[in-house]
Amino acid sequence: MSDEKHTDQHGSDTGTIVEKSKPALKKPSLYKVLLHNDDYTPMEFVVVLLMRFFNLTQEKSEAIMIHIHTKGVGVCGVFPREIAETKVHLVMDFANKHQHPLQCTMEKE
Ligand code: TYC
Repeated sequence: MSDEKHTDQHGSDTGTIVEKSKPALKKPSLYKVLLHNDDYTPMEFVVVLLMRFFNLTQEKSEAIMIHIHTKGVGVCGVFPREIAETKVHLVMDFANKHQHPLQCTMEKE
């Protein structure tokens, strides 16, 4: 915030401008990366994928996989937009390469 004193040539106050300063850096918006259930992708494949691309332990990966299997969808992690986009692409490429119908999406938190 900057308060400036404004005066004319006689020194009379001509008004004060109050400005609100804008932060130089804004916190990035965060996105959830979601994995969706299907009837064909093997459970073990989903667990390996969660460990590989989301740096999760085997135990955490199994818990998330079972959650997705029973509820239909689950969160693998929360990231800034560009990182979330990269994760979605890597997961989709990995699933396609192995000819599994697994779907990975992202949504703003
Ligand atoms: N439903 C799958 C099966 O029974 C397992 C699965 C879990 C698939 C999570 C996708 O995102 C998924 N083999």
